[in-house]
Amino acid sequence: MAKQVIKVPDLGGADQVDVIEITVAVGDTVAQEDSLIVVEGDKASMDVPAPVAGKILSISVKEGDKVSEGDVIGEIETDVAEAPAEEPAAAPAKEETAPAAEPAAEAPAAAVSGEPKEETIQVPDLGGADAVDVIEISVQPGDAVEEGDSLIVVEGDKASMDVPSPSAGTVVSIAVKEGDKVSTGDTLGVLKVVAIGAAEPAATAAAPAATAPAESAPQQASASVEPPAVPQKDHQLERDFTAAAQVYAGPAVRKLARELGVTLNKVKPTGPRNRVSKDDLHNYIREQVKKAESGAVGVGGGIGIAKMPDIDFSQFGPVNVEPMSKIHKITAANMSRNWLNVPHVTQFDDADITELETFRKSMKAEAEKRGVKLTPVPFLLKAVAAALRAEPSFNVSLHNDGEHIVRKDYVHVGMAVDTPKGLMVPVIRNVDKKGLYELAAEATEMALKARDGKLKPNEMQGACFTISSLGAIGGTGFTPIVNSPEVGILGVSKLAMKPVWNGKDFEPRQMLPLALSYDHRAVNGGDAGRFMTYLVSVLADVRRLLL
Ligand code: CAO
Repeated sequence: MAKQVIKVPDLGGADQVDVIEITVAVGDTVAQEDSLIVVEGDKASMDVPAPVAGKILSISVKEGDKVSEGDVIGEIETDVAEAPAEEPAAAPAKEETAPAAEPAAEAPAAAVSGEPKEETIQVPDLGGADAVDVIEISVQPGDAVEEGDSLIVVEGDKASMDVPSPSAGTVVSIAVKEGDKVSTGDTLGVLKVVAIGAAEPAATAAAPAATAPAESAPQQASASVEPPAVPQKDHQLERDFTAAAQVYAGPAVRKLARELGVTLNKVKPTGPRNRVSKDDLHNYIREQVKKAESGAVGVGGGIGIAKMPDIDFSQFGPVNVEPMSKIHKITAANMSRNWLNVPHVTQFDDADITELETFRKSMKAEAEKRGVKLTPVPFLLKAVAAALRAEPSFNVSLHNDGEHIVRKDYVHVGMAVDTPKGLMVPVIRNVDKKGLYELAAEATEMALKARDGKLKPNEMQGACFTISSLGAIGGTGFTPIVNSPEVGILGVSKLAMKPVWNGKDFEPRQMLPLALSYDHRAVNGGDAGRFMTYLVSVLADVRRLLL
């Protein structure tokens, strides 16, 4: 094992670049080429790769430091022999030497007169990298650019770089789009060069200027004349806007964002110069997962629905902000989920329970002797169970695969209970097989357990259908929300004496208002109509339960 000093490799001419990310920690084992730190110059960011495989012994730079080629950034313990002295330490693979965004070598050095001239813009030397991705188009046709302004951003395995404009001018066309792959010399577009400067000596570049036609010469001579002005002020404004919209991130972060399918401009940057770091990406993903797992919690935010604005209610009067109970929060999340996912239809009817009430009252004393309270609820439980057997279209759940429907051969009914801590729905099992006294006893026991917070999780699971009775509280009707994966729920309101036409006269009858909400994906209107009609007929004549 030998100790090797790790140095900043050739930065393609850039100097004093910022260390924007440290991607390893002391003790980490790295493979050759693994990113150690990310540096960023004016035009490009690049990963500094491990020169050899080994264990990181020290890191001598920190985020925010400035480094230049040859600076020591740490030490690595390796069993790979050190490179001979004449070779540059930690010489990165060619493509890692982030090309310092030199203007396109192939491009003309400058137009040679005040006359606008169209130039083809080509991809400059990419430091050996080939077929790099175009990850951003920074300009569009018609944009005025200055020499050195970013035209597009490309990204290879180890570095991303801006491709700068070779001259000041106006973008005529851009021949590439995001996602394309480009290599050195490829055509990027056309630039109308409006500014001129002294012509470069022909030897500086293999540029068309060097082979300019002879008649250009006199114009070259007049090149020191002030160039036609690029609209500097507007251009500056444009650049400010571009800067505001631009996302700064190192290649490793961009790669991770692509792997995770994250759009970088949605991530809140916390790094130097508003740079998005890996931590920012991870925090963003954590937030999104949390949101997704909790459902559309709160008062907005699900399926692209605009969030409700935050309101300071104290501006309108005294308020007291209290934490919601756990049950309340779970109920809120479930209600939002069910409301947003289930296409609800609610059907209404009144059940004539005059005879049922006469019978119930006649049985009250006997029930009390048995220690049970005979309210309308056990009758409703029994009638709903009979309706679920008679119209099994309601005793189903939709399979999550969207391809199947689950038909149930058991009848468990949930009963909504109003408790000080919130709404709870204990489940009474095999309701179709139980008698009225048994159901009355069980309903009372479950309601007490719910109010005392003593329900076990399995006592709140497995319902086929739910009854929500507000009869003891009041109201003439309401539209309950289906308790998915069940597909139906019955809302019961307060019994009222109403005049009912019997063919000859209006008769006073005790009418129970019912509202049946159902999931229209699972149940159609005809099934719902039959279910409700059957239910009402059973409640009107409980002898039918014996049939
Ligand atoms: N119309 C008129 N009176 C009714 C009635 C109705 N539909 N239903 C019940 N009553 C009467 C009962 O007969 C009883 O009267 P008596 O004491 O004179 O006999 C009285 O109202 C009180 O009944 P109860 O509340 O003790 O018992 P219950 O069986 O009617 O209800 C339960 C039990 C657990 C369903 C109920 O207590 C409850 O919590 N209801 C609220 C459910 C709820 O919150 N639903 C909304 C969910 S969505 O937000």
